Amino acid sequence: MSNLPIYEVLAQAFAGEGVDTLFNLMGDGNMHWATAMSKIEGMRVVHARHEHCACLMAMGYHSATGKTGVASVTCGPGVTQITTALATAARAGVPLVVFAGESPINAKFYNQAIDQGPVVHAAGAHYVRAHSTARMLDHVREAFYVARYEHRPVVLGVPYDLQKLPFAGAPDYVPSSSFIPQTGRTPPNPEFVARLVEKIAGAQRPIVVAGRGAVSSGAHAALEELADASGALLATTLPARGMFDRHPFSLGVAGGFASEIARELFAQADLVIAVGASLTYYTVDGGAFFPKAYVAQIDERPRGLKDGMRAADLFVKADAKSGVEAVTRALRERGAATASFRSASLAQRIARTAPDSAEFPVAPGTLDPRKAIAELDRVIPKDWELVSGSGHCSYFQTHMRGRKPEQFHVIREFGAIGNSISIAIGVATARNNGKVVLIEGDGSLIMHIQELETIKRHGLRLLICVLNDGAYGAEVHKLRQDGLDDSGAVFGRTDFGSIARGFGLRGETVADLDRFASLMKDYDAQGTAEIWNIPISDQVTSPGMRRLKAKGHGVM
Ligand SMILES: Cc1ncc(C[n+]2csc(CCOP(=O)(O)OP(=O)(O)O)c2C)c(N)n1
Ligand SMILES: [Mg+2]
Repeated sequence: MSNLPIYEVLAQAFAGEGVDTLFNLMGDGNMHWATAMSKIEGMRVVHARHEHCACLMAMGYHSATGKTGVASVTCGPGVTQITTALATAARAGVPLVVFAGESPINAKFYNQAIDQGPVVHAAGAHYVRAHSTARMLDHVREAFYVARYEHRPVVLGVPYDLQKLPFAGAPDYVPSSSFIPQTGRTPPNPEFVARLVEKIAGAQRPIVVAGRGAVSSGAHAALEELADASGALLATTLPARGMFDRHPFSLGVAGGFASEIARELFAQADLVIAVGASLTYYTVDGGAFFPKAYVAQIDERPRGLKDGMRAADLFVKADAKSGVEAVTRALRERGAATASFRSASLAQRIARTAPDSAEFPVAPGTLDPRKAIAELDRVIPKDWELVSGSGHCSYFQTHMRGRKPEQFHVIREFGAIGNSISIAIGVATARNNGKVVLIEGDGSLIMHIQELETIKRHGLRLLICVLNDGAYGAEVHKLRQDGLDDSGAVFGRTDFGSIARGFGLRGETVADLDRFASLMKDYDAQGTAEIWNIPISDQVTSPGMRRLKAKGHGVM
């Protein structure tokens, strides 16, 4: 027995789960618990201005640290506000625990009462209905266990009248980590390794594609060794972007955002070895990206059917690193001539060719986004964290080079705009060193611009570069291609520099490529977050958008 109120015991259980940072927005349903959290030694509480943003901050924090993200909202409207965040986390497989109040179960009337479970389930998240006062700690453990083990968002709903009762259970908390099965790396089945080795031995144009699973398994060096042993080229999925940037035969990202040369070479591939990559619709560009290739997948959890398509022809079920090392070993034992794909001239072409060579008229006073990104890539140090926004312009920053995938933060599986300022706040909270840049579209940034206040109040330091085409560019380009009036998606170029200054931050409009280097020095020299408002042309269209026209919109 303990005489502590349940909200205190719940806060201690969260600390027992190793939580060190909470992203919060208070109301009746969570204010006692959140206040108890803030009193725990070493706990950092970031108070956001919108519940959706608190959740996205926690997801950014996860992206930067690997820890389970933790956010808190009040009951009723606090929960309905976060449905987009939950769906985003569910689609992206982000472990997230949201402490939510529930309306008081003993009240005869409560205006914010709503059946929260179905709302949460509809978004694809797990709901823990914490209604047993004696089993409160089990409820917390279940929430963290499911989030961690199943990589899912979980909402813990605790009626707030129950939170104030004395805790009647045993106070010792056993964290979820001690229940998560530790099984070590999964080794591959040698028979399937041998099948893959035969395919590699017979391939002339193999390409290795690494995904997020390859990053988390630490397979980078093993993958380059396999590619070098077999003569394969290298590429990544979008989330693993940057893994092979220092390799002369790296093609950057595969799929819809690929460079011209990557697209050309993938079209010739006769074997694609996907490692720790689920081969999403985007990575295979709807099935059009490597039409001639035999596809092998090395993965802990191979997918037969993915996004409506056959994922691969051969499956090696294994941890990425163990699987790749076994394949390289078996390939060397077998002995085979390396493929003929690589050459010195190809390496030169890869190094010299711009991602996209199409020409567009660029109006005076605006920049070609490709040139702006190239200059940002030059002036932003390689050890910074890069947070990618959404919208049409997100294609451009994909081609920045030399930053590890662990420093690249993109959570866009649900396709929602408006998230990246919060993801960047989560990353900046984790890093706490000012070395974070968010590159974002104007429409997406303004959707949750109120979080500049959170940045100011918490003294967070990060750089926000707005690729400002004065529009919902994604919509504008599609409407124009279909010959429709685009005026409903055109807003004019918001003055984000003034907005930043209005929030007490620094802000500049930068329409001249030569200014970036000196602005970078200024940023380094001072201690405040800053927005660079970059007017870009609304004519420069990404290759993916141009291909849509050929295909017809909405035709997947
Ligand atoms: C929550 C949400 N609302 C609407 C959309 C539709 N949408 C997709 S991209 C986009 C425009 C984003 O504008 P901006 O951030 O300026 O990027 P741009 O496309 O102009 O580069 C919109 C409205 C969406 N994806 N998510
Ligand atoms: Mg825009």
